[in-house]
Amino acid sequence: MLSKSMQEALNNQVRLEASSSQAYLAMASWAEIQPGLDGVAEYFFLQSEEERVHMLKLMRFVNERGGFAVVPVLQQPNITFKSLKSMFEDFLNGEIAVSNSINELVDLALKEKDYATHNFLQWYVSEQIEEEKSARILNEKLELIGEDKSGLYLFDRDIMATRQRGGRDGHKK
Ligand code: OFO
Repeated sequence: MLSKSMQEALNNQVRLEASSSQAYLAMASWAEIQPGLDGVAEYFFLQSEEERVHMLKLMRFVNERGGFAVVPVLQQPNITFKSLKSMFEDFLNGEIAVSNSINELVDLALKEKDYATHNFLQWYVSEQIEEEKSARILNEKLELIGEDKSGLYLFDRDIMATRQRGGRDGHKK
């Protein structure tokens, strides 16, 4: 059975995963209407779906353990970006914030001696290592490319391959 504080903290994570899903959906939509960013758009559509899966996994766990998973109210995410680079910076910052939040949850699970939740959260710990790594690599690539148009062409063409390498949860394609 989940404690009240653990249930609240997990529901907070549900909200964060849902917000990430919406944020990436907005990135996908913005990228889709820019010339030549089809690969980036595809990347964020899939990323958005994946965050929804993360949210669902948490909700099912909360309910399974005798809690009540709350469908969250969400704020509208950023829907426009001043550049591709700034969008990817938002992506990395979002992932760092999620990792920090997962770490706090792990901390709470240990404090409460809730080993079932601690065990469940290890999947998210590993997932965040992968996601932060991918976001960092993509930011580094964009930094190298700068304004070079052929570099940006290749970045867009190859971005899906970074998902294939990073896939560990069966959702990355
Ligand atoms: Fe939910 O995986 Fe990153 O944010």
